[in-house]
Amino acid sequence: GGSMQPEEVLHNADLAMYQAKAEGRARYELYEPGLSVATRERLDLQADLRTAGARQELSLRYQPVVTLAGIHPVEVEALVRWDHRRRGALLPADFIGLSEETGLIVPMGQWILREACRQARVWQSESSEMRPLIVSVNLSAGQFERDALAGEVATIVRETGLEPSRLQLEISEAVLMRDDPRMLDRLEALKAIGVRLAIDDFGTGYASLSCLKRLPVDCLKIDRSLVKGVAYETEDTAIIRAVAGLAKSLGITVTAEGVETREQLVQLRAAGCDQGQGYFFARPVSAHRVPELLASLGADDRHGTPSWLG
Ligand code: G
Ligand code: MN
Repeated sequence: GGSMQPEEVLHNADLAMYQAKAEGRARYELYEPGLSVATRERLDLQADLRTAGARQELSLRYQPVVTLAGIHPVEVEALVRWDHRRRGALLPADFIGLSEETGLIVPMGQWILREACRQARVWQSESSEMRPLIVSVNLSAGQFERDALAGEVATIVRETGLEPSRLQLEISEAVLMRDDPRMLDRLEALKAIGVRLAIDDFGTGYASLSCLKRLPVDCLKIDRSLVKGVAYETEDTAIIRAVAGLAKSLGITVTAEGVETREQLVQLRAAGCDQGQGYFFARPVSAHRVPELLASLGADDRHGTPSWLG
């Protein structure tokens, strides 16, 4: 009810537009009062994200990936975290989408990559134990689909002095399944730098097993939604066994994500997965805690199974 000022009408139209965009582009949305709360929050968060870097609210956490045979760490995945002054710790899922809408993903993605490479280089120069460690960095759709990406990755690798084979880039299955004629070129350009490539969140979309043999990837990360069911010999177990079998014949390493229990670990190992990542082994930690964490995971016990595994 009541009459609205022109500014208010325009503002509400804006909110409706943002709502429409949030639901997918090329659609319309009528303004209604209830709309504004969620959309307003979204706009606020987007505005905050622009200054998050300058406020030093972004940081990286690292989560170990271990071999399932001997539980020794081989890799750490860099995970960006945003410590928002009011909302507390936000995870990538809470804000990567926002950053893609505004294009902020480009500078933020470069910062994440550079910081992870710099840190990996520091670890490697600090101890010989850390030398073989691989650091794995996630690329979002918006980053992967930019033509400039490979050039930027090459620059960052060169400037930080990290050996390219120590860097792995994770691209989600959903992005790799898009109908993009340049997909293979993009992957080949990254491979040419000498970095490793991983398919992230494998098993969530419709990636066919046959696509595995035409993609130049080194690693396949099985999504935690598949890993969840694996403790009780389900269809998921059969899928994982098939995936691991094929990957092995193609020389692709298989990492199971979201391992939370010993039962899952045992089943995943039996199903032929090479590596695991998840709360059962370790949560993501800040950089200064990584060396100690890796040592406790048995970095120096390369052959035996740690006693705590029983
Ligand atoms: O999409 P990607 O696999 O890169 O996402 C990694 C996310 O998964 C991080 O936010 C990380 O904290 C979370 N994560 C890591 N290990 C586990 C786990 O064992 N269980 C669950 N539920 N989440 C996990
Ligand atoms: Mn990942």
